[in-house]
Amino acid sequence: MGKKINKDILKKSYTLMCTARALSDLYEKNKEITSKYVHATSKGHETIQIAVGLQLTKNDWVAPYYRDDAMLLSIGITPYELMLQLLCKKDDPFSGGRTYYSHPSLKREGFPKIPHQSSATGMQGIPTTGVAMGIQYKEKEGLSKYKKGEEPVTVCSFGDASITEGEVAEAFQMASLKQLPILYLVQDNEWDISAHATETRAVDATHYAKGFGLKTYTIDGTNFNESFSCIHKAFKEIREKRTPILVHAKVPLLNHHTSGVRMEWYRDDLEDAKSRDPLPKLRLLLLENGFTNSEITDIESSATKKVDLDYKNALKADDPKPEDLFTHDYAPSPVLEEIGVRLPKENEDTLMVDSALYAIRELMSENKECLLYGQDVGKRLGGVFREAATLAETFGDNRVFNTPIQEAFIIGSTVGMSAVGLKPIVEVQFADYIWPGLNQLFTEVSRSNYLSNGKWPVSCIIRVPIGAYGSGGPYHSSSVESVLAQIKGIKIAYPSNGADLKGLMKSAYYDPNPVVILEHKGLYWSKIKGTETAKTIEPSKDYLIPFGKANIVLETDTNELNTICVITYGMGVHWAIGAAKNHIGKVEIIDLRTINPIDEKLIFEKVNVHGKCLIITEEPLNNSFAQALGGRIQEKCFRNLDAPVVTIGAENLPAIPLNSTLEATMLPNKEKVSNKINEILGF
Ligand SMILES: Cc1ncc(C[n+]2csc(CCOP(=O)(O)OP(=O)(O)O)c2C)c(N)n1
Ligand SMILES: [Mg+2]
Repeated sequence: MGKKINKDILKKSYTLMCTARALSDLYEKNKEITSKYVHATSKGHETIQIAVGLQLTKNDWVAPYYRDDAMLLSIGITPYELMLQLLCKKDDPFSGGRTYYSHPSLKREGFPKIPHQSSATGMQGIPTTGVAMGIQYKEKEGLSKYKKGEEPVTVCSFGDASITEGEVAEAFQMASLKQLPILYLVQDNEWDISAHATETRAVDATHYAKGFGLKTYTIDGTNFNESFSCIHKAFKEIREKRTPILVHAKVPLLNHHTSGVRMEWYRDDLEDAKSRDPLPKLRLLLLENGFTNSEITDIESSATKKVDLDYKNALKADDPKPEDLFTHDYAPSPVLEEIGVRLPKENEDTLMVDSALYAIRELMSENKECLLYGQDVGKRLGGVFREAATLAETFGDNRVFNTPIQEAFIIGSTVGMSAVGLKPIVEVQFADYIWPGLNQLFTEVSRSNYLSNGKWPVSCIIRVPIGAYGSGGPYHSSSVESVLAQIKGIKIAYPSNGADLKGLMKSAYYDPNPVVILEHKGLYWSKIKGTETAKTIEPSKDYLIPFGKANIVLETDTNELNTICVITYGMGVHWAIGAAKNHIGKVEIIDLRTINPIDEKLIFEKVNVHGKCLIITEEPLNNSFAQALGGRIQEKCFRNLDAPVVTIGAENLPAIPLNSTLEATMLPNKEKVSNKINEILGF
């Protein structure tokens, strides 16, 4: 392969290789100490990692995986910094001691940027492809300008076994479909812990990638010239043509899988692996290029000395303090109070579905960083509920587009899009289909801010039409809020009317955190009897509702002595309004509007006033968010309660049946709610 490699690069590369090797050797020698926390090292994989690391620039983005410590050294991370992470020290630059060795996240001037990635194999594929998609979006919209030849590339690094994960297919599909500027690097050591390639794959990375239409280069990742020039060529091609490439580098794994899974337990190929060791190969290359033996020995011994010294210093570094646990659960939101006009006289009554549409239209008109994608939201249909109608016509196909049926990609790509400075609004077609995307939401989206120690909050809006309505049946009716409420690090809105939906959508946009907006399909058009109040006057353009502020929908008569506070959200609000008509003056209704954060202050205040409380949910009741809230209220308001805190929800069954009689029997309604209120008032 072409380009001649100069002596400086050879010296630098050999220094990096010896440093990486010294780290590996030192960890092994001191395993009683270094294995307190699990770690893996690059031993055997160094050459290809150095070839990538040395050719990345400050404009680039990279997602190294847990075996990429040589790549990290090559972009300029010091052994000391790596060892701060190894030992989970407070000053670990990636996570402040929160995550494992060689799980980087970096936003440092002059360095390639590294968004957070989880430890789940292969799951970095989608967020990192999201970075490339964001870069492409910005280029098309004229939001970024680079000198010719300096256009950013994105590198996503994988182990060979990790690409058998299904979600990697979604990433490859999108990179190829949209021709994104990304290099996938697959380091193929033929091992998936103890399972060999012969047991885990039908085809290797090269053949697999070709099926997606990706261009591939297959190389010996221990051969320095081949690795360096292949990466040089691939980067040049990606910078110029802005197209994806997969580099499949064959390498031997010379170390344990991790500190916890030792090679002598199961490896039968160690002799062969050793014969492919990249270190002696690079050493020989230096000799062939005019380095003397003593120059080479000098490089080796100074690398070892540096690593030993850094280790001594890292051991002395401070551990995090208990109070460090609590920082960066969320990035601070700028929206702290309700502002703007909720019901301006000059505006018209607007269906809930259109309130959301108008909110997005206003956001997109004002912010080029705002884009919308999901299934069927593009020009032809504008969403299966017409919730995105006209947006693609107005803003073009680059800003509003259809995705394949890939919920994981839809959700997980927001990590990358947000990292490059965009504000993606994405849509999951029905709450029933959030499950394939839940892994990305939990594993990548929700933890990015916390595990990067505040460096990479994910700002995105995930719209999810939800709820049962008119025989939607078992796969177009489900409620999912309890599962979502268990995911810390995301915010959840569940508005019951158009004004709230618009105000919360806007507020979610300015929130630096990931927000899921649950939009009840049965409220979109106010077609169901009793849901008329979901249709409201459209709020003003600047109307914002802070998260965690509930709304009092109905107040009690001040002369009434026996009163109850009903706490609910979404469709429950409308059941409560209907039921309250049977108990005039006795019912106060609190619409939570957001499920996380939740307005505990108002809840406890009102329950303490009334001494009686009913919580309504559309979910099957057992183990629900509503029951958990009931427990919290019981604990906090016990002294003021005159009745048990009661919850009402759907029947505890696996699905909402299609038949309308069965559906009605399954769900709460205003009569069932009214009966419960009656029971509670009777205490
Ligand atoms: C989703 C998920 N499943 C299982 C694991 C446990 N695990 C950690 S590493 C690994 C093997 C990965 O092999 P490969 O991608 O080839 O990388 P290598 O370690 O060989 O470099 C497994 C199964 C995980 N981290 N994530
Ligand atoms: Mg492997």
